[in-house]
Amino acid sequence: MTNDPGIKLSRRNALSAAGLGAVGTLAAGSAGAAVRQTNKVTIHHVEGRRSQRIIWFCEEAGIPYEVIYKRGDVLGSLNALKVVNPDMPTAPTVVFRGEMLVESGGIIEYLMTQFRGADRFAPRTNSPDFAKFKMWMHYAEGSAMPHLSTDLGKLARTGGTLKPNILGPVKLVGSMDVILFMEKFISAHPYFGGASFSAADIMYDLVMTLIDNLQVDKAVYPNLLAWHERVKARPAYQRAMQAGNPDNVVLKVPIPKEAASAAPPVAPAAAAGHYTTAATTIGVLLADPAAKAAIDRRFPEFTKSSSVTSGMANSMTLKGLQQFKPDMFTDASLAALDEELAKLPVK
Ligand SMILES: N[C@@H](CCC(=O)N[C@@H](CS)C(=O)NCC(=O)O)C(=O)O
Repeated sequence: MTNDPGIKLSRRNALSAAGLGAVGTLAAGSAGAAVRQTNKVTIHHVEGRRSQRIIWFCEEAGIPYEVIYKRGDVLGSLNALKVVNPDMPTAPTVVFRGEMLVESGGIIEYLMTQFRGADRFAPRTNSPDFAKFKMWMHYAEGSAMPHLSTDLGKLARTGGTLKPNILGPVKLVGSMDVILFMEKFISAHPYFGGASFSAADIMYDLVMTLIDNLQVDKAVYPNLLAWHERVKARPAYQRAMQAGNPDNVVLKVPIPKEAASAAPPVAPAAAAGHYTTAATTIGVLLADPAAKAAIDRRFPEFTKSSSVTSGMANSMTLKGLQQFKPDMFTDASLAALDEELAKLPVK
């Protein structure tokens, strides 16, 4: 798999200025070894963005690189990309052996094949972890980032909080599914590549930044948070931050508070003494097998949805969910369920 370009991979770092008046870092070959210019990876970078992945990977693998960005000037770094790569000015833009490359996951997978030993950041192809590694390597940009950034963009416009996903006739995956999917996997495996740290983990640092921006209750993803702290403690991560983000610039997308008038109306528990769809929380209803059976009869998909199985919807009411899923929770279907619930003794 490895096409060794003939460099030694033990490393030392030297700070140097590189182009655009930027901060540059060169991870060189072993002391005294001359690294051919063609084997240096040039990373056009923006602080706190996806290009940090390439810096981190180069640090892990001991790949020589230089990083070019305008420290303290995110907009300036983005504008500089337009000059370097007018066709596709995205971070990362990498220049390696005369090729201009974009797409962080693809760049990392490519570099893994070009430097001796760098393929140790993927499980062996005959390992049971290889499939997991591949899936998570590509899930980051193929699914996680599109869902998270779409929802984050929406919330930045409308305000409010991330809504639980509710299965409907056509299941649409959303950010909460992404978070729960990641959390479930990482609660059963130490890393996104399975048993060992791999390049797949590198893909998720920025994903965690987006999740953090969504302001979901952190109790929903404790294992992800623990994994993140673990990988951030790696010396190569620390060196990469020093090289590409010494001021700890974090992507922040402000979400305005939801207008009070937009809050879902919660009916008073007028009918005390029996369950109602407007006043009894979903958690209480599901804890009573008879009430759960009544819900399952009316809304067979609902209790299978990730927001219910994860407990996310427990503190809400069915009536409160109506605004997010009006087709499922119509006035008529909720009224019919209320009739059934009214006959049940409260447990
Ligand atoms: N899927 C690409 C996404 C690249 C990307 O969109 N990068 C962002 C920075 S995190 C960017 O350059 N945005 C500027 C723009 O889209 O105009 C990758 O993983 O490299």
